[in-house]
Amino acid sequence: MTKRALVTGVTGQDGAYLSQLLLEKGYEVYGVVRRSSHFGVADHRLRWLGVDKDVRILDGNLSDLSSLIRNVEQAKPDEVYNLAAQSFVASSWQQPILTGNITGVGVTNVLEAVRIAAPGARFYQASSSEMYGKIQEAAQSETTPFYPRSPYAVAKLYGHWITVNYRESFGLHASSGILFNHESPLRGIEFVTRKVTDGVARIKRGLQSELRLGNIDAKRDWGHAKDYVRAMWLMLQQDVADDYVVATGLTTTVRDMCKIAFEHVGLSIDDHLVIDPAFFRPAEVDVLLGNPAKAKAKLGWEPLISLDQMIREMVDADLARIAG
Ligand code: G4F
Repeated sequence: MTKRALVTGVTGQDGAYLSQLLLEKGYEVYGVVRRSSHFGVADHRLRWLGVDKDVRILDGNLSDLSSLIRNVEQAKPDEVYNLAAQSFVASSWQQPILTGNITGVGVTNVLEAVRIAAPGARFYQASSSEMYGKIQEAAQSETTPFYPRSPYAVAKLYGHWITVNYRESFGLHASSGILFNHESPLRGIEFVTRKVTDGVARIKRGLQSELRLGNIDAKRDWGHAKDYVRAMWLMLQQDVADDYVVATGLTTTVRDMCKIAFEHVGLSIDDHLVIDPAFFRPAEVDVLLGNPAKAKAKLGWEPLISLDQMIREMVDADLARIAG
């Protein structure tokens, strides 16, 4: 029997890589897409991976329960992956209510749609390492207490706990992946890795001379999205639903990540990097470092792509985009 998956946030970085993985595994993939006036740009990531023709697009919105029920009824999914969110931390101070409605309460809407229309389906929630915020343990695991530092992180925490609650209240097969930062050439330009790789490519090609960043002392545990969507899928193949940290177990400053990008094209960070207060946040998450021991032991998951490899891949993709 062909398995069927429903993916919210299908046009995002993770949605595109997950769709590719599921299609390779023989799934029928249904993707929920929110109507937007920017017609035609929504599926550029699916196109980049060559899977845009294979994903069946459904019109839905995380703030509209009736649309989600219809999406679930139509897709009849065995697995539901909730990847949709307002996911840019900096914007969450500008749009805190929208962030709460979509990134937080939106999760309940998807869970309700599953509970009403496909209670036997397995559910994945995209939880986030941002929930650890002001960290309470040097290496964060599934048992580390949370301390969110942005409206985004507060909303993600709601989504995380409502997933746990639906598992415990209704017996849904609902799992949360607490994913640390994960990037790729398909990352949005507003996130720091892609802003850096795009900026470096433009500087290399003479299109700009400086790269303006905020807090370059912040440290993140960065992995590759392609590795991380594999962990999502593995979670839903387990007999028992559970929560898992997905991380590399290594942490690097924004500054050192930048150096990798500049050095890859033979440039020096000191000649081009400008610190701009406009990119500092009202409250910062200074350092994140994940402990993926449980995912490794129980899922047999391992990250395969290093930060160095990933940043070089991203710079090369941005150089090619500019040339194209
Ligand atoms: O790339 P970022 O914007 O990612 P952030 O805030 O860590 O969040 C990302 O990862 C989370 C997982 O932990 C996801 F849940 C979330 O949806 C998102 O994918 O910023 C990384 C760090 C921050 O400390 C930020 O202050 O880079 C610092 N930074 C310094 N200059 C900058 C900049 N970030 C951005 N976006 N732009 C800058 O100019």
